[in-house]
Amino acid sequence: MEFNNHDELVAASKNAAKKWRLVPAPQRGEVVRQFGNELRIQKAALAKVITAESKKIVTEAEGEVQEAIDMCDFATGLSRQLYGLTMPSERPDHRLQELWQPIGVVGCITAFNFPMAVFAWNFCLASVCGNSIIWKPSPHSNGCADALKNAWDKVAGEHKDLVLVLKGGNEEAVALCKDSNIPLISATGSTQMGKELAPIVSARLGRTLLELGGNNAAIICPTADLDLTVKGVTFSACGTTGQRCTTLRRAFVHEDIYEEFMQKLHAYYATLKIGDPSDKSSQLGPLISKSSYEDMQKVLESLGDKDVKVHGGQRLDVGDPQEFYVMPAIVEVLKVEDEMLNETFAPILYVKKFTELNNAIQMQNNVKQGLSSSIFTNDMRESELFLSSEGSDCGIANVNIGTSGAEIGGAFGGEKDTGGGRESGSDAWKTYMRRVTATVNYGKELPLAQGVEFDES
Ligand code: UN1
Repeated sequence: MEFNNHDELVAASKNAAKKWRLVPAPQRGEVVRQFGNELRIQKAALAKVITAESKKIVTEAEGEVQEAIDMCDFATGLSRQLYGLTMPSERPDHRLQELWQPIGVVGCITAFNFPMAVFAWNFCLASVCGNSIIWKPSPHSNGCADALKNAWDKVAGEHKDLVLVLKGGNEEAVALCKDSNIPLISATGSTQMGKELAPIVSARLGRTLLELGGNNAAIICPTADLDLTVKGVTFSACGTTGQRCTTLRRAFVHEDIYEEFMQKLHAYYATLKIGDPSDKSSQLGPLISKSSYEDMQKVLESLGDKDVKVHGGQRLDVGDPQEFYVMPAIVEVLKVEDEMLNETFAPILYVKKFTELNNAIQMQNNVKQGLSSSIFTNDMRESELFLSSEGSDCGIANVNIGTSGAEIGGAFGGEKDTGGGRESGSDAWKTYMRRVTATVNYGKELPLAQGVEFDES
């Protein structure tokens, strides 16, 4: 259905939510299960749309559709587990209980790099919770949004309007944020975008779920299995051509193993297959746009005057000359350079030596962002320190795994400039619901809490 304007679209979404919330949650879960089955059938075709638009390699595009399928399965189970606690009341013959109710329309703004999975994180939870969604995809990924909308329409019966796609850019996003008919705005993108949108939503006391920039680091310790580490580091630094919010951007390597690690890392980088993302043997496709390429080059140029060693980073002539293929860059630094403090959405990995683990943890945390982090070690004391309150300050902390490639079962998101939101697994569903604290008096008296007396006598 086409809508003439923002208000009509929002009204349709609101109506859809009103009808849908009357459907018992397990039945909502059943429709989401069918959506997942449709995605299973269309997996290869959907992955092709991702590759064409987002330029992701085949296995990552298929993995992304799988992530959406996994979310459907997760949400189907969740539809029978939207549990509320029951607390003991301090008053006789009273029940004190938490109920979870749908919040209504969810506004969902997604980025080009995960054009289907992040929608699925939001939609699968929002829908089993009884809400509708208005989805504003990245202008780079309108085809991905159309493809998922079609898949939904196939299984949705009378609930097609539960998913409405709003195409556009900033203006459309701002209109969603301003609209008090939309109690929750879930937005994925840069920190700058989040800082622009969040005040608009909070000015009307709306709720936000933000998944913004990362500046993720790995700490590589003397006992690390270096072959495993080099693979984990390379996948995290180069996968999706460095364009994940979870991409590894900084590595702190212990001085005892620095030379050996660097040698292995360079050798591994030299084997990377960079080329047409639809060719199954490619490991890296091109950057999303010319401007991302320019941003990457600007940073590498600004490093030119500094006491650093830059390897790679140049444009490669390996496919369509319109596209911006690059050799991922490794930048060896002697001190923390300013460039390392910002997220450049391209494959640049800064590497720095460290001597003391505490100092490496400090450098890791000493950035504005707080999304993902890793330690590579076989020393349990080191890994436990990293996971303790004195360790990583990120929302995601991994041991002997890179910073990217999280599973859907855990809550996904990060702290500080990353925005604080949690999506996907665990109890992230609660953000999509309204919590009602219900106290029921089934007795014949009216005792007041805290022993307050209000009788005249
Ligand atoms: C993102 O880049 O916005 O953990 C999300 C990962 C993916 C999700 C990344 N599952 O790398």
